[in-house]
Amino acid sequence: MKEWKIALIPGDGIGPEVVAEGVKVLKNIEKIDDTLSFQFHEFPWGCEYYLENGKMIAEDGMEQLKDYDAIYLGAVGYPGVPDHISLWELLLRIRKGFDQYVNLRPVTLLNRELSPLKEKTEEDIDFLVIRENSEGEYAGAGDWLFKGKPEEVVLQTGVFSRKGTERIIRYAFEEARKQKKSLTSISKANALNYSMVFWDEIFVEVSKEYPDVATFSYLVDAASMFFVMQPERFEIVVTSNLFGDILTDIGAAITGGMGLATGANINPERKFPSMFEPVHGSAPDIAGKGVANPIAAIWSVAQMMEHFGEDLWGDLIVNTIKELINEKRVLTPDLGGKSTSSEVGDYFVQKLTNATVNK
Ligand code: GGG
Repeated sequence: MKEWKIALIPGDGIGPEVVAEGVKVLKNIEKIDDTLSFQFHEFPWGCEYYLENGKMIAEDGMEQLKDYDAIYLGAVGYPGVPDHISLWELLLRIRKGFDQYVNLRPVTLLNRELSPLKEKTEEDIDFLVIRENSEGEYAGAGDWLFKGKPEEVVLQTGVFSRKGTERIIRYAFEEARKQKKSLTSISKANALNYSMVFWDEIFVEVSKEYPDVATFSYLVDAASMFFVMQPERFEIVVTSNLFGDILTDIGAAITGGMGLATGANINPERKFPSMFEPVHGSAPDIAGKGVANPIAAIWSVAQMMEHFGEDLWGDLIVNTIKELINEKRVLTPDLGGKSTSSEVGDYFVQKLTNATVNK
């Protein structure tokens, strides 16, 4: 029996509502599969914790988290706490502190009716964005000079180290080779004349070790257009931290919205826990109403299972999501349904159980 220790950080807004449904799925898997068991510990960190304690996470929070096998996070951010505080002191702190330098964000259309791109099919939109997750534009390097004065200047410096750039590009090549797919690098070397020229050079350099992988290189502006006009161009994409964040919101838009977009923050060396989260934020406008779409959070469970080497469970979860969407019976309002988050979670668990019984 394999026992996995999972740290739960439901966080803010709709975070707790969607994480509850993901946990329901994990508890169901444990019931069905007697080779697996999950131990959960919930941490109260987030904006409410900040308002009470002046910090987003306990002083020794990283120490408390470091021995878990995975972190399952809901959402971060709430009115009353500046967004840069909540993001930097919780989500980015964990990504950076645990060297989760790979952010895996699938852009997969499960049912063509979900896409605003009426001509595009499930075959046309099926790719993986590998986002650099530890440095780049999110390095946090900069300064704020002469604050409040007429000569005020702010500096936000992108940091692209050889180690950081090479390792993410190499990871992407390995993934492309494993999946026998092409790899597209997205950058902006015409304007960002240091960082992105460097990025492009490293992409070419590393590509020499992977002659079996077909490569493409686009500027981020052109790539944004192709995400919408010709998403079929993409199979595996590698890009920087900020570009990856923005492009995957376009990815979510063309596949049915933020309620379906998942992301895994991976420390490939497994020296530290990896973290699994829906891409969406805390959505304060619908928080507490019980109508948040839990599917992205459930998809994060599939990514977690794959990380644990349980690929069959990962596939089964994604296939069950697909069936649930195709049926159109039990869906939250963002997908045109009338069901609550909890009803979607319960129905999902019922379908997952039936799928395993029928195997
Ligand atoms: N689900 C986690 C969350 O709340 N994400 C919101 C966000 O702003 N994320 C920024 C990022 O992924 O870099």
